[in-house]
Amino acid sequence: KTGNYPGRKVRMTEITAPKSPVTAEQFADEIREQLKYTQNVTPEQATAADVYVAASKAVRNHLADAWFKTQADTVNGDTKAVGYLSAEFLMGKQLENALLNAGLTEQFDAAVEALGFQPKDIVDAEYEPGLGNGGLGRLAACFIDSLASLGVPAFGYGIQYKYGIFKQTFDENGKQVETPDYWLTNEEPWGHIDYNRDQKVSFGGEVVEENGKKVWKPAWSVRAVPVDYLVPGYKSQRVNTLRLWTAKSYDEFDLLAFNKSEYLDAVKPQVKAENISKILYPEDSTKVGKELRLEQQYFFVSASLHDAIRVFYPGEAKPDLTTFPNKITFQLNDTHPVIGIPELMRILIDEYDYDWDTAWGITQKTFNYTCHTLLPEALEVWPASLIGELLPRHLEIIKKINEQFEDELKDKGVADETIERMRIYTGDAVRMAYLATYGGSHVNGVAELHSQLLKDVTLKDFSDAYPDKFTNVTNGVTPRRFIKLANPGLSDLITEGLGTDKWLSDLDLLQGLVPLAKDDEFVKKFAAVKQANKHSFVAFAKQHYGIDVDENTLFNTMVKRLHEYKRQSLKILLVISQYAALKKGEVSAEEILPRTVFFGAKAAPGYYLAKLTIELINNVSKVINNDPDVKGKLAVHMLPNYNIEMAQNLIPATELDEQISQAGKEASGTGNMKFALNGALTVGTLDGANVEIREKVGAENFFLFGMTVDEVEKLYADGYDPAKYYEADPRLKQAIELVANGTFSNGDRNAYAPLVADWLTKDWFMALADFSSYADIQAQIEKLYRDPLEWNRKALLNVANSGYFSSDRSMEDYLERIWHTGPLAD
Ligand code: KOT
Repeated sequence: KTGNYPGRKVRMTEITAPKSPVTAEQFADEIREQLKYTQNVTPEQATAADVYVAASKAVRNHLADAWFKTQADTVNGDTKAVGYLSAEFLMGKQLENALLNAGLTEQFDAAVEALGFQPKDIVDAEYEPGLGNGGLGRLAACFIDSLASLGVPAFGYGIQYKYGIFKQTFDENGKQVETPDYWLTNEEPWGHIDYNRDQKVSFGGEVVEENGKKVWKPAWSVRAVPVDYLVPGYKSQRVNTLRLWTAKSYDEFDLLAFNKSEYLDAVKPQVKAENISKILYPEDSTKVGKELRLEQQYFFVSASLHDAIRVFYPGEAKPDLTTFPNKITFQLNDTHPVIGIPELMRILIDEYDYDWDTAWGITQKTFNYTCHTLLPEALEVWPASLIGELLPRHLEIIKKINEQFEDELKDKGVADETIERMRIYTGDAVRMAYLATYGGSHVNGVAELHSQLLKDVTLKDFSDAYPDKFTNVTNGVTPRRFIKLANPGLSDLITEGLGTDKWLSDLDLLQGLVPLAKDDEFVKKFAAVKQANKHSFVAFAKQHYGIDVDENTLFNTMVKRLHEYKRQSLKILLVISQYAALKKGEVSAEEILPRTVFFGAKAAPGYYLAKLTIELINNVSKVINNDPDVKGKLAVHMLPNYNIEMAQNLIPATELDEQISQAGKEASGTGNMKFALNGALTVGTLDGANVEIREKVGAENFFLFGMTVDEVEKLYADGYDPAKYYEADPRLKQAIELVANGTFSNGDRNAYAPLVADWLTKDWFMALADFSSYADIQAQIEKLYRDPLEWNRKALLNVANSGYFSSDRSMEDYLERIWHTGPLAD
């Protein structure tokens, strides 16, 4: 095989005629058959949950032939495949997406109606799998959707956690409460567990020398069993595979221990093994550093590498693995799978007898690394002692990689103190980002600004030594889920405006809407779609959260993980200052612009200030929403358990989106893209992909505020004193005083003291420094909103100019700049 990237932009060719067309009647029969033979209920007994499982299995059956053909073409053809190694895949609900991509939506709607159900009830019966934390996991899900839609052979490899990201509720004091998300309580029809394609993954023990060869004698092993999910491409007749590993024990039951009537000890090994895939770490953009986490990483990466060898060299005892990099290229989704680099070395040397240099050549060609952060504290560094205990052979290999690396740098003439800074193995720690950078062919950031900062700051020494390795691929989102499924009203209007629905596989076509922004009638239709989405969200909010929302207010949303750098604090301080102004009658009746502010955010369970911020938002919300003085003028809602389903409902209803991180801290953001594509205007800083969004949609269609990266750096260097900003802006001072004086804690001045102290003495992400410009820009926002036609014109231009942010385009960039492969031949 050769990497046969065609040397041109890969454009999706839609294959509209399904190979096995099915009528609604036939589809209804297929569902009845599933109900009868696999659910064992009659159509009369069937509940929505039964029909959901039956319909899902019927759809899966429709995809089977395309899946087999894609696998066969992948293994037998000459197109290099992509292996996307990711600890997280945040998929969202599957049924509706599979129907869309398979071209079966209409048949499904008619079929379930014939069975006496509402299609929406069936789709809603699915339980959302939460196998990711946020941006990084959702990006992986968008990427595999786009790869399948482009017809590129690809495997997603990850972990099928038994418990996904925790479910979030709030207690009566507004504190976050985490409950386990056991998403597999009921039958889950999408994953197929394949006991016959298992892999053995070993841990611990020691390395001995036998006949001049290093031999690893592990202490314990677990059985990695794959659970396969179909990844159907949109109208591509291609179905790729998402293979999520689950850990099983080899020693189901230790009879010896049992016979000694030590019953609890008898199940110990099983518990230890199965713990590996039990729970997703609820950490996002932070380092975890726990032993179990390293076990998880090695578990799925080792199983996946062996699986790829099994798939591409079936039945070969002595395969020629020098061809491995032509068969598959592995993308490391952040550092979580980076242990794959020493693991492939070990496989090649210990299991297949290659010499070091040959193994290194293969390994370096096989891997590429995507970095998703700039926060130094988020870069994974493992204690060497831990790696040595869990993976002694890998630690030896890492040390040798580091020796070779230092020699190479010396040969390049790199100064000793620079080499010292760059060491992969420091003597007591292993820096995974450095290992990934040296051990692979390419390193990319996820937005222009982020990639630039990686080269200039975070990985500067590496970029100086290996400038050609570094590149950028700006993130993207799938328009199938985040426009077509989330926003059918807008989708129909786009299709009407463009005269085609081809934009769903070529999002640059949205440009064709630009002239329509001059057409007042079209803009009014666009405004009507937004209003209808707001109306629907009001019903959704009532049903799911029991809250009353006034649809005739500005819908203003900030949804993302709770993190100091994202600056939810800045937003809540602004809301408090607006509340104070209303209370004091500082805003005249004509000046009042009624707003509803929506927050959605999970905080890592151990992240104290983040959790306190959630508590504050909840209590600000309580005070404001119950204050008759501001009724109809300002409302604040902290919506519990932000997830993909909420995103699909809230984003299309949002008019103003908040992307207000400190410049230089949000690597990219992908919510920002979803909002722009759904016709929200953004108020944001020059951070991450905001920079590119603003460039594309036009500065006049984006509310920019705040410091730039350079200004932030200068302020740090000059010595940042947040108290100065507190004293200088009475709006800010007032807001912080209200938090400090107990207004939102029934008079308790201690409740938010740690937050207040942090703001006034530390404020590492400079929310206070940006407050004034953020508050000032609100006048512009409100002025524009009072002119609905102009607001909606700008919102429409956001849609028209955001086609670049399709994950199809991201995939094209990876194919061209990093993977050097392309779609399967037809
Ligand atoms: C998590 C752990 C360690 C290092 C990085 C992360 C991480 C980064 N998790 N999520 N991210 C986000 O990734 C998104 C996709 O690239 C970005 O849009 C976002 O800015 C990151 O914060």
